[in-house]
This record gives sequence, C-alpha cells and structure tokens, in this order.
Amino acid sequence: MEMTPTKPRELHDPGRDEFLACAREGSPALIHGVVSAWPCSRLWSDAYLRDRLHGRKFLVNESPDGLFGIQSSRMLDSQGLCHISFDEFLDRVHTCGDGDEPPAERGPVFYMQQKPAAETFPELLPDVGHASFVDLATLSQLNIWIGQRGSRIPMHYDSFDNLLVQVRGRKSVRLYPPSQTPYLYPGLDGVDFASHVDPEQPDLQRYPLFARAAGAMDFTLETGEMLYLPPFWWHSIRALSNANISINYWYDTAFGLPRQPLQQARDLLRLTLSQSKALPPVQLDVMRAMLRQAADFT
Ligand SMILES: O=C(O)CCC(=O)C(=O)O
Repeated sequence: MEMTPTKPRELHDPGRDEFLACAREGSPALIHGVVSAWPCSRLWSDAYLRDRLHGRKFLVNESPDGLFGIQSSRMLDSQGLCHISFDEFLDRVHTCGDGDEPPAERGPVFYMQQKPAAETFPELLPDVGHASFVDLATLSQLNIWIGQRGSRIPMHYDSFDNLLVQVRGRKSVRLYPPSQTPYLYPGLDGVDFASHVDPEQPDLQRYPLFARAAGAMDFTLETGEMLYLPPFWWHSIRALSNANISINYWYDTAFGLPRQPLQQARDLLRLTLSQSKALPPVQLDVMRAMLRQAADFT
C-alpha cells in the first residue's frame, strides 16, 4: 500500500499570512531564504564553538548504533550518558569519518540531544535568529541538537507547531501524516507520541499494519533550510554528517492557533476513555453514542 513518498511544499521567506495559511492546513513545509541571514549560520564553526564553550562540561548521550531513546534527553533513560567537556565531545564526533564505514569500525555515536538552549547554551543564544512569520511571544521552548552522523531518535510526533532549523550539516527526514497513526503502533517506552516501528527497518512480523501506512514524505533537510512540522506529524530523522547542528522551536500553538484548547480537549478525551473502562455496559453504550455524535460535529 506504501506509495511513492512525496516532498513537503516549499516556501521562500514567507510572510505571516502565507505561513499561517500553510499551518492552518496542517501541511509540512520546507522554508528557504530565512536562516542564512542569522549569525549562527555564519559563526558556528568548530573553532568558534570551542572558544565559546571552552572549559564547560555537558551531559552527552552515547549509542552503539546511533539510535537514541525517546526520553534520553530528559535523563529519564540511563542510556550511555557521559559527562564530558565540549572539546572532548567535538574530538569524539570527529573521530569518525563522513564515509559509510560499518558501525563496528565507526565506534559509538554521540548526540547532545534536545538541549534547552537557555539552560545549556546561554552563550550561544545571541547568535540564534527567530522566524519573523511566527509571533515570538508564543515560543515555548528552543532546543539545540549537536551530534554525529548516524544519530537518530525513534519516530515520534510533537503536539506543538515545530520549526526545525538545520544550521550545519544535513539530515534525512521521513514523515507520516497524523491520519496514519493507526498503522504506526504508538506507545514506545510507554508514551503515545513515540512509535514502535523503525521505518528504516520495519519489523512487519510484529507490526504488520505498518505495511498499510501511506502518505510518507522523504527528503533531505539541507544546511540553511527550515522545516515546518505541524503538530501530530510523525517524524524520523537521521543525521547525515558529523558536527551536525539543528535548532528546534516549539511554539505554544498548534496549526497556527493557540494550543491550549486542543491540549485540553485531548486530556479530557484521554481521561474519559480511561475512566470508561469501569463503566457498566449500558452507560458505556451511551458514552460511545455521545462520542460518535461529538466526532460528527464540524
Ligand atoms: O533532529 C533530530 O534528531 C530530531 C528533531 C526532532 O525530533 C524535533 O525537532 O522534534
């Protein structure tokens, strides 16, 4: 059933109205012509970063095969955390070439995964730009990701509007629309926003419905490009080059609108569904009918 993957629409230095029209449609977009003017695009060489971050130590995730946990960045998962200086981190990142040697020859993969910039890299914040087509007051979190070729985290979605900016290096990206959730086996590590399926090597014995997943987008996020990811779009992202640097911005918006009502509706629905298990069958039937009616409301 898998059809030929497509690519997101492309926008060039969009104005607010153009961007919001795309966000409200819930379509991902590759945005050009914005990031190259930001100081980080010009400044963030190894030498500059070593100078700025000299002497500081960071918690870095380490993985034998490049696949990191969905919770690793929150330190809820003890997967290979090391506490090393920035210089040592960059040295380790560069010990592996940019070629395609097998993992055994390459050694472990290092990733500074989803580091909240204000806490982890305050000295880099002045170099970071902001998209003028989004209201800065709605910014909820800004994360910096620095890692090595081959790093990736499990396929997941975010419930925010997300802008992922590629400052250095390239990443390959696979997206699935929210409508494909029934085929993507949510629930990895007990969270409903992470999938059990590895789209690079799907185990169709264990996850047969994945064969029905359609509407994939496959593309490379190049240096200086920005990806708009609407909420609930599943994404699986692999770094293609060393000393790869991305910034991501989560906004307190979903589809360009305030996110709170959507979140409250979701929380309430979850609570209702979990409590419904204890209802006697007659009440359960009434509740099902009410939910069906609510779902038909447009
Ligand atoms: O670039 C990555 O490794 C993951 C980025 C991501 O998942 C995000 O921006 O939500």
